[in-house]
Amino acid sequence: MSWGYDKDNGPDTWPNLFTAARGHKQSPVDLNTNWIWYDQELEKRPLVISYQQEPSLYIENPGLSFKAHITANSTISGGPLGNDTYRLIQFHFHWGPDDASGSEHTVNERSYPCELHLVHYNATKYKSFAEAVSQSDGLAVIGVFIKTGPRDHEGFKVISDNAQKVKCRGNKLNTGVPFNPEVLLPGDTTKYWTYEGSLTTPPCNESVIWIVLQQEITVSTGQLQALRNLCCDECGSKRIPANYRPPLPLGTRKIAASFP
Ligand code: 1SD
Ligand code: ZN
Repeated sequence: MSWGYDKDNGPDTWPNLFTAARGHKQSPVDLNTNWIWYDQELEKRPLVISYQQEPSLYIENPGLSFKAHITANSTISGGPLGNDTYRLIQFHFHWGPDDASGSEHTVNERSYPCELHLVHYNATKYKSFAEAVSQSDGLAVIGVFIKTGPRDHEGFKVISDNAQKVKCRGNKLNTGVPFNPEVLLPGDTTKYWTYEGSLTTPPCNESVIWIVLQQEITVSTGQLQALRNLCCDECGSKRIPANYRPPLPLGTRKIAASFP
């Protein structure tokens, strides 16, 4: 049986199969604002997000999520990333069956209905994502919380309008629509929490500098429903289950904030 989110193959079982998942720098975590440390250095060295337009957004239903592949030279640097530049390779989402849960990170134990992950690899030090994924400074993931509201989110439309075209596991689509991933970011990207963690899915490598933005974005309930309608099988009858890993212990790690 392969890993998943059901009772017999879900997050509780991953440590039995993947050594890294037994580690002490696992993700996600609860962002407890009472314990977070304000790091003034982060304010002095701003996080620079330079995303470029994809000529045609390429999307995929890999079975347990919704993923978009990135081809343009979109990068991030600064903030907690030292002197290295990290290149965006893909983004994907985690969600729940209703608005009560869905995000992987939580804030003071509160969940959001959905969380966007923009996955970057260290392009200064490594040739590819594959090479970077097992290095402690290999990856940087930006997490964006998503809540629901009455209005459609303009930038999310390409995703929600095309999701049903990749309804079944294995479906892939070149949308033909130009898309700049920056439209999925909140207005203020200067406020974030950062800590050292892992991939939140097997093999759970501890190779991720997490940057979780404090400001969320809002999509309509219908738009989030487009993700919830995706199927995890080829015939299109079984919905993707809640695909979030619950928070793991922070241990001796520290979470830093870029704002007081
Ligand atoms: O869940 C994703 C997984 O789908 C894959 O994209 C991986 C990178 O290879 O990253 C994890 S996550 O940690 O960004 N959730
Ligand atoms: Zn993710």
